[in-house]
Order: sequence, then C-alpha cells, then structure tokens
Amino acid sequence: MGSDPYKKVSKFISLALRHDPGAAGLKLDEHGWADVKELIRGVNNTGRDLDLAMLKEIVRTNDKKRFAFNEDGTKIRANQGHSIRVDVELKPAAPPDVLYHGTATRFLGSILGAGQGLRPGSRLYVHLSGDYDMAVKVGQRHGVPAVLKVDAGRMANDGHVFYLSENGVWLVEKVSPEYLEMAVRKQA
Ligand code: HQG
Repeated sequence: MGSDPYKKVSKFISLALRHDPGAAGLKLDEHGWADVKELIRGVNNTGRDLDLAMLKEIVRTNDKKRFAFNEDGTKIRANQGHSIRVDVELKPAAPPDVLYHGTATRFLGSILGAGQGLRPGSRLYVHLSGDYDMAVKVGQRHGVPAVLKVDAGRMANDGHVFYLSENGVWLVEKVSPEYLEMAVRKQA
C-alpha cells in the first residue's frame, strides 16, 4: 500500500470525481461520470503527470477499487464516497446481520452520548464495512479508532435501505443509536 507509485495522483482523482470536479476543470454528469480525455487533460493542467495507460493502471490496481470505467472506456467515475449529489446507480442489497463502522473515540460523545447516531457528514451516505479490521483502518484516519457494531439485520427488517457499492462498501443514509453498540474485537 505504502509503495503505490500512483497514490498522490490517485488521491487527486478521488477529490475530482467525488468532491470537487472543478479542481480538475471537470464537470460530472448526473451519474457521476467524467469524460476520460477531459480528466487526463484536467489533471495534466494542474501540473500532475497522467496518461491513459497510467489511468488504466490506477483503476486496475487501486487498493479499494475506487474507480470504474464505463463499458467503452470513454468515461470514468468513483464507485462511492461522493459528497456531490450524483446518482451512481447504487444497488439496494440485503445486508449481513452485522456491519461495522470505524470512527474516532472523539466522536463517540455525539454519536452515542448525545444520541445523534451515525450521520453522513459531508458525504451522501454513512459508510459501513462487513469487516472489523477494515473499520479500524477507516477510524484511524480520524484519530484513535473506535469501532461500532451496527445491527444491520434489524435495521433492514425495520425498513432501512442498504446499498452495496461496486467496490464492496455498505452504504446507508443514517444509523440511529438504537442500532449501535461498541464492537468487541472477535477472537481469532
Ligand atoms: C463521524 C474512506 C460526530 C464518522 C473510508 C466519521 C470509508 C460523526 C466522520 C470512506 C457522527 C465522517 C468514508 C456524529 C458520524 N457526530 N461524528 N453524529 N456521525 N460521524 O471521512 O466513514 O479511502 O466522511 O464516524 O474507507 O470515515 O476515501 O467518513 O468518522 O469507506 O475511499 O464523522 O472513506 O474511503 O468522516 O469514511 P468521513 P468515513 P476512501
């Protein structure tokens, strides 16, 4: 992971395709697609090195499969993680009984203590993971990690819609505190 030679440019592409297309002089369509040639040109215009071969390699090798080309390879979009309102045609899916959310200990007061539950913040959805260890990594991005266990089975029974992104991230609009508890690491 640390040896990914494309990490910097790939982060910039994430920014452009999820949050700020203008940073690369781009416009996304309603489904989040950007024109591949425009993306390459836009990234080059910011002084970053990128050509089609590199972009293909980035999409293929990205550790979280963050991006996808359309069928004829003329367009590209982020699979999930957007803050801008685009419809990436997420598929509703029945979640496993338990999902995890990685956060930081400093947020637990408002999530559990103040009873806000999980909110999407600047993104369109709350991000959940089927995997405890992945949730720890997500939480570490914000500080000392804390992992919450989400009673996804009961939420689904209660009518909450879950989506599974193309790259395997579970998404839901919000999680009320009644479905949350602190997770305890499973014994190996
Ligand atoms: C927290 C990465 C206070 C929430 C990851 C999180 C993920 C609250 C932070 C993806 C709260 C938002 C998304 C409340 C939630 N009060 N804090 N009521 N409700 N929060 O970055 O889930 O590498 O927007 O716990 O792998 O950390 O970019 O979301 O700590 O899949 O592809 O507010 O980003 O993927 O932070 O991460 P974020 P996230 P990529």
